Amino acid sequence: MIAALATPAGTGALAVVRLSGDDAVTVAERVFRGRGALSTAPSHQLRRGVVVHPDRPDDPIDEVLAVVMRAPRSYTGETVVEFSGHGSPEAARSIVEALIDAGARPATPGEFTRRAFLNGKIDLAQAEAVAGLVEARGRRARRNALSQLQGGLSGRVGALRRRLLDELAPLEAFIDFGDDVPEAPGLDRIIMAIDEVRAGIDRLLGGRERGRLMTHGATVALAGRPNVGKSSLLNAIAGQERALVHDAPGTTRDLVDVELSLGGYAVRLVDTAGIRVTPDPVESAGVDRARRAVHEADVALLVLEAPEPPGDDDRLVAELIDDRPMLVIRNKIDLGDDAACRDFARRVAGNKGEVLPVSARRGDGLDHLVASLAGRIKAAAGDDEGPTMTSLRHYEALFRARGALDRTAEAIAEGAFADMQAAELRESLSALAGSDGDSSMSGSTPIVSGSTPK
Ligand SMILES: Nc1nc2c(ncn2[C@@H]2O[C@H](COP(=O)(O)OP(=O)(O)OP(=O)(O)O)[C@@H](O)[C@H]2O)c(=O)[nH]1
Ligand SMILES: [Mg+2]
Repeated sequence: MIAALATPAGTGALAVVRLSGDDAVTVAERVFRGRGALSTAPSHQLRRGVVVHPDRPDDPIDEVLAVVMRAPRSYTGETVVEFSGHGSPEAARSIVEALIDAGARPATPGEFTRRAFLNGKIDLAQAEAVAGLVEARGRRARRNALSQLQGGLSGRVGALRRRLLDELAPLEAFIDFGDDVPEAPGLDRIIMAIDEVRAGIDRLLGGRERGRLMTHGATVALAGRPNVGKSSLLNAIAGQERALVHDAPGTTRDLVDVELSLGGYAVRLVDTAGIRVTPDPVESAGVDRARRAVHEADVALLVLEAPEPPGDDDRLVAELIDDRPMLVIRNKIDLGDDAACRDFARRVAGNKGEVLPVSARRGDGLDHLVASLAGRIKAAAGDDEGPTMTSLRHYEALFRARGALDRTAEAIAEGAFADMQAAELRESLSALAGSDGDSSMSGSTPIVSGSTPK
């Protein structure tokens, strides 16, 4: 019997305390005073009443709506009682306390979901999605977790698995009862199925980068020589004076970052030290950090000074970020527009970046910059809206399945024996099963024994 607050901690409009287990109704009765007993309440119907501590029945804690959800028609698959109170943290805590004194124990984080998984209400991919949903950092991450919860990923993997099973069954029958079976199953059909499933897995694997960006957010680094206005840009984009700005070059030493939400992704925007060769050991250490930050960023923003022709330091930075997805920003456009700077910016951006004239001081071009950046991050993530793997376990399982399919295809190409192919297909199936934790379909024998090969 476990009890816990099911809504986020803190003051909200509503606080839901959930109780789950065989004796949920019995324990709930000890703290609930309302019209009619909960034990006779129909499932899924709200009852109005108050919650009291079992030792202080005359001192109501909160007015609540109680609902009994009888097993197995509940989130956890066990009998669940939920009390919706008024959202004060104090009252919610007291309700949980009352339930614990009445015989429940506090639920550990994720325990309701674990029970739902163990009772077969959700599969492992869905259970992980719940964790993802609770922790989702951006709009996209939330939408993805929701679609995974509704079985999007499990559904796709399940379809791939069924496709393989269809091929495996006649193949195994041929191996086991070869003499009684008129002919070997057609190799073309197997090859076709393998190609289809491989393409399906690749689509899911391709979503991996997007999954990483959703879960961890994208990192965007501001890079440029000293004094071009990187810190001013960070402040202007973030809408707060986060980084120190000064007219002396070499102001920023440490990395300074802000968290933003762009295009539905969580984005960490990082200000770095101006990059140049310098005798100052502290500034030089800052420059090293800047280089690393640029190297690790998903997108780099190269900042130039629009009114100035490019110098050696600008060229140094441009070389450094050459291979990164980038945008080129010509800042301080309010002070002038140098033609050599314009040409240089266009050359650096080439055909993979965009050049944006901006004034961090006056705010010109900032909206455009933010929109382009959001577009760049979306592009880096790939813009497919389907369910995405955000867990390493899914990734590894699909990767294993992909490898086994490659080996099957190889074995077929080399004319190897059918049992070798069956073994590889089986391995692939069990890997696919591993990716959502549903092993019920990975054993092939029961399915084979009932099937008649054509
Ligand atoms: N006129 C004008 N001045 C700007 C603009 N952006 C920044 N500045 C000024 O340029 C100077 C340097 O700005 P910072 O933001 O500190 O430059 P930085 O690139 O972070 O410099 P370091 O940290 O030394 O690498 C400051 O005096 C800013 O006020 C702009 O758009 N227009
Ligand atoms: Mg700075």
